[in-house]
Amino acid sequence: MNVREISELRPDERAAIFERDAGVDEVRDDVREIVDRVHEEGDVAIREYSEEFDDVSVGNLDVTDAAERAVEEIDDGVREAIETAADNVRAFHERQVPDDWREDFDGRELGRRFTAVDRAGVYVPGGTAAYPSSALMCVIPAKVAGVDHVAVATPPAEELNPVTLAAVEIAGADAVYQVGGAQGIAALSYGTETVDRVQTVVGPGNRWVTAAKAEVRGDVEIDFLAGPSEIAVLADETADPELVAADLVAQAEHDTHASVVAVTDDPDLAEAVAEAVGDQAPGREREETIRGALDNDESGVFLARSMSEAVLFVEEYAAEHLAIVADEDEALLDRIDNAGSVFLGPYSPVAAGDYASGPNHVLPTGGGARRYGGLSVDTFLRSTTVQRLDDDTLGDLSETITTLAEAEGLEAHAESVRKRFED
Ligand code: HSO
Ligand code: ZN
Repeated sequence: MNVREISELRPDERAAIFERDAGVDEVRDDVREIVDRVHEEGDVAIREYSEEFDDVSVGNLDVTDAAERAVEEIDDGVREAIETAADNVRAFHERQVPDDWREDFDGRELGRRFTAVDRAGVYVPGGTAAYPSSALMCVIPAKVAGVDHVAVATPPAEELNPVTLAAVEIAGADAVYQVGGAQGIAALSYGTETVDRVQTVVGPGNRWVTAAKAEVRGDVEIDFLAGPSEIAVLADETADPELVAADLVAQAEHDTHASVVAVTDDPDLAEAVAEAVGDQAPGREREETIRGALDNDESGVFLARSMSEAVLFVEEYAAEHLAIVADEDEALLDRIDNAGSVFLGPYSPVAAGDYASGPNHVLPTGGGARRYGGLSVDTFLRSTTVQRLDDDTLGDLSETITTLAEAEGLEAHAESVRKRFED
C-alpha cells in the first residue's frame, strides 16, 4: 500500500475512489439472467444454479429443522458468544422502536402508528467465510420490529455451517432455505414451489447478491445495497499506526473487492500505516483476499494538507464504516454527515461493531451513506397517520379546505366538506 497525496490525485483516480462500485456493474447482465430464470422456473433453476456455482447437489431446500438442531450441536463457547452478541444487538435495536402517538393539535386529534411488514427475507452470506453475525444483525431487528415471518436464505453446502444455522435459530428466524447468491435473492423476492415470497429483502452480500438486490428492487422492497466491505480511518498524529493498519487489514479480509482507506494530515503516520499494513498482511489466513483488496484502485493511505482536507475526503468518500482516531474526535464527527457507522477512539475497532457491541453491521456501501443509513428496526416498519376531527375543528378548517379544493378545480372535494354543515 502506498501513500498518495490527496491534492495530487487525478480526476480519474478521484472517480475510482468516490464512485466505487466494487465490481457490481460487471455482473449485472449475468445476474439479470439468473433472477429471471428463478422467477420463471422456481426450484428447478435454484437446483441447477446450486450445482453450477456452489458445486452442491441440493436435497432439501428447506433446512429449518437443521437450524433447530444446530443450536445443540455447536460448541458451548461459540453458543455463548452468539447469545451475548444477540443480547447486545437486541438491546440496541429495542431502543429504536418508535412509540405510536396521538396528540391534540388545536382540537384536531392527530397521530402516527407503526406496524411491521408481515414477511421479511434475510440473506446470510456464506461462501468463502461463514456469517453467523449477519444472521443476528438482520433477523433480530426484524423480530424486534414485529415481523411475523422471517425467512433466511444462505448458500447451500454438503454440510451447512452449524454456527450460521445456530445463529439463525437463536436470532428467531421462522424458516431457513439453502439457496445462495443472486438465486437466493430471487427466490425470496418472487417465491418458488418451496420458498414463500416476502415483502422486504435485506442483508449483505458479495457483488452478485448486491447486483441481484438492485435487480429485484421495485418488485419487492429491499433495504439498500450492502456490498463488499469498506472502511475509512480518519486519523491524526495521536493514532497508533499498528492499530489503524489492523483495522484496514481486518476489513480487507472480507472480499477482494473490499475498499480500505486511511486518511491523515500527518506524513509520518501515513508512512507508518502503509508500512504496518505491508507487515501485517503476510501470513494472515486470508492473505490472498487481503492482497486483492489492498491492491484495489480505491484502497490506500491518503495524505491531506490539513485535517479539514482530510474531513472533506472522508465526507466525499461516504464510507460504510468510518473510524475516527484523533484527539478532537467529537469535533471531527460534528463535521461529518456521510458515513454508515462511526467508530470513535482507539478502543472501538470496526470488528466490535461487526460482531457484538450492538449497532448493526449491515450498512450502505459504494457511497450509499450519502443518502441513507444502515439496517435498523425502521427497515421493517411502515408508518400510518391517523386523524379525528370533530364538527368544531372541521368547521374551523372548512374555509381553508374548500378554498384550496376550488383552486385545484376539485369541486367535489369542497362539497364533501360543505355537506357536513347542511342542516
Ligand atoms: N464488516 C462486515 C460485517 C462482518 N464482519 C461480518 C465480520 N463478520 C460488513 O459490515
Ligand atoms: Zn467485518
